Amino acid sequence: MQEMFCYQCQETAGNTGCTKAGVCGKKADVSGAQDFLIWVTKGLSAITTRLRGEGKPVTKAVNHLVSMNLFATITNANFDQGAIEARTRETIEVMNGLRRQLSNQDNLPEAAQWHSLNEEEWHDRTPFIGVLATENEDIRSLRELVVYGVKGLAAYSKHANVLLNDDEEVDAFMQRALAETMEEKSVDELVGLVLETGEAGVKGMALLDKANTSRYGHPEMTTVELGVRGNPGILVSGHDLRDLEMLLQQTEGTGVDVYTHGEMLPAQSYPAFKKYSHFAGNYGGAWWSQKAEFEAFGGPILMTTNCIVPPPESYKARLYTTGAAGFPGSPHIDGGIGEEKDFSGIIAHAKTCPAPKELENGTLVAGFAHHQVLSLADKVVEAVKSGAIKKFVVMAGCDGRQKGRSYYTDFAEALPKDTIILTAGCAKYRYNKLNLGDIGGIPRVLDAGQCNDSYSLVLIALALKDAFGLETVNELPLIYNIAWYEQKAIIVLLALLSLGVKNIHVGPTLPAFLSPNVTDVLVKNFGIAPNGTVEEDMELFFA
Ligand code: SF4
Ligand code: SF3
Repeated sequence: MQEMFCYQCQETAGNTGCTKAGVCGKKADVSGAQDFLIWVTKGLSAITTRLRGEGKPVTKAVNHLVSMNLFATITNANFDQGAIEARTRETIEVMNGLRRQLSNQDNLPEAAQWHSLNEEEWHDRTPFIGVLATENEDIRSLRELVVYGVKGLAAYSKHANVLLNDDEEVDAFMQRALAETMEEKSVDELVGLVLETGEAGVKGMALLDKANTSRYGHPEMTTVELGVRGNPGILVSGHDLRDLEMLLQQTEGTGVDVYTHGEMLPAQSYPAFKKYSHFAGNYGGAWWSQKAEFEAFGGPILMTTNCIVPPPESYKARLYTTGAAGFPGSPHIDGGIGEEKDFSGIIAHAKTCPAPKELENGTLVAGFAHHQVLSLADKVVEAVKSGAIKKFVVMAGCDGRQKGRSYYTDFAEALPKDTIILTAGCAKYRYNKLNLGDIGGIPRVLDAGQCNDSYSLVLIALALKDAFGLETVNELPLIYNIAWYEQKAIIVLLALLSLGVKNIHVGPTLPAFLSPNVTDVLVKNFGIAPNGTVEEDMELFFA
């Protein structure tokens, strides 16, 4: 028997599946613990779905537990087996309590009947409940597509939850979808569930957009410093804006600067964060380059979410995690939803460290979320009408370490000068420092923010469709060339499909979890295609 099986991300071994250890660094034991956590979370979800069916309420605490469990199993979020197993224990305890509230306990799936808190029994059962437990490869493919989409959605939902925004409909959907992946369903029924997942994805991203902008203001065009100052600093990475807010408040007046890294760069454009004078620039690039960058930073790093690259001993003790993130041997800062986290330890640590070593200098321009772009709408529409802008290219998504991703840099450079790139997510680091210029004052790279801010790109596309009096967004001069890596990109992709967007190009490889037949369905119904070489794609899009 193989030791593990995971194929949820783009870098899966041989583009088929990680079976001994993850390319990401996830060990077989942790992979098994995550599989078991997902299994009992599905069981809990079957119970909550039935409770709702019986007209009984499910608490926010239970909804949050489900989301956090899913989030903790996203690629590069949590490598700490103890933390994963603590979640499993809590989930089984909650499940045991809720099961008793059911009027009807007949025919619950095995996962929902699981009650044992004995870890040996978990380990004995684990080899039989993972991805490969579904034998039919098309059913497995669709079930996993739903689960990965729901994982991405759970992450976005959790970011809204920490800002005290909840959408019971989204939570109820996530739990029903998880429960339905354990039921006997036809391919057609599962394709329907995939599209429903995309619809819920749109709702989840809208919820987060509302949560972020109502608390922190609308992102605005901002020049971000890439160099460093002379004070000690803390580097914040990941996606959680609430963690950043608390850290900025607690570091104010301490002489410690706060820098952003990776997916935290978009925070630089929010009015509520820009007001802090010790909120220094952005340091480094996308997640995969963190080993060299975290080494050079010299001070403590706060990982609020994925993507963690397993840290070497040299900086493991100054890599702090919080929320769903975790790494064994690295300090973890606790704090639940609605609680004030105590960052005094990491701040004291920063004071003992030297100022960061400069990696680069100069600036970049960010902050083109929907509100900012729509305030420029007249200018944009005029530029399209005059022919100054010929096409928009959506290049949102994730970055990754595979060499082939240099395609995205080359593609951005090869684009005709009358095109505008719309981006969101860490995929942008492949081209956001290239100085591609502007068209009549409109930068050629419009960065809407984090991967979840792909929602902004949807709003921008819808506004352009209306401005040009078109029936659908597919009639716009808009190309989709999306880069994916982990499960958040999956929910973004499913959200776009549910909105009727066609002909999305996905790279650098199609997901390994898409079986040939499922790929066929996506090609026939949605025109999904893998990207080609830069030359082929220039020919395809611009000939
Ligand atoms: Fe492999 Fe990706 Fe799974 Fe890590 S998350 S074990 S790299 S498929
Ligand atoms: Fe990047 Fe991990 Fe996905 Fe939020 S930080 S886009 S890969």
